Amino acid sequence: DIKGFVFDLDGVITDTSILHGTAWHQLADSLGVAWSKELGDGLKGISRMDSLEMILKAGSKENDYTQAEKEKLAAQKNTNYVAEVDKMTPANILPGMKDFLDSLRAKGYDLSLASASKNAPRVLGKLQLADYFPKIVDPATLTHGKPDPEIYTRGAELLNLPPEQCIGVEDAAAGVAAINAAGEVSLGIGDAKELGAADMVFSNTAEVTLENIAKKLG
Ligand code: B16
Ligand code: MG
Repeated sequence: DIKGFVFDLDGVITDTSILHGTAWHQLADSLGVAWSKELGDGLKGISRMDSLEMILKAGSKENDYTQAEKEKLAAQKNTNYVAEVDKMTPANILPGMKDFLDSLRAKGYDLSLASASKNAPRVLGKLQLADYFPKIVDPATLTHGKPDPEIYTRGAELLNLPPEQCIGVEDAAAGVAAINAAGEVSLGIGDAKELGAADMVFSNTAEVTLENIAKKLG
């Protein structure tokens, strides 16, 4: 029996990926690295420093900066990103997600957050969803990012539930892989081809309801 849900944030509860993309694009321009949609898409679910490495590699510049300089560049991107996050409101919650969270709460499911973003508490605050997620995995304490299962394993631990009693909710292929490797039931939101490894896939957030999940679980 499912007793808990472990949520990704970006692409599931809200769409910060557009804001992340804009901030990274700005940084790439300032470094003379050519931007592409594929480069931007590849950063979804990837940690801040790993994202920077991917951008530098795309421009063959990974050896041009010291670690301290890289940290400065990442901090610069984050300053620009946070300025955009601070403009967010509950209107930025993805379609149907507030109702879904309310239905989970009403039925007594326990929730935790497994986002790679160090800004997740700030984003939840802007969306006025902080109350729903008192249990947030701190990504600063993780050794490995998605697709490693660590973040989803910790998400289930925060709920004091065995993994098989948890549904992990993701929009990224790396996240679905992490959920599966953690032994949880994986719910993917997005392109069924891209998320083919998920136990169930919904094409958008509005379709994610307890009723539809029950149908897919059979
Ligand atoms: P920050 P998720 C991820 O969030 C984003 O998808 C990814 O693009 C971002 O680089 C990462 O968080 C780290 O974010 O710079 O705010 O710590 O999808 O895991 O909720
Ligand atoms: Mg995501």
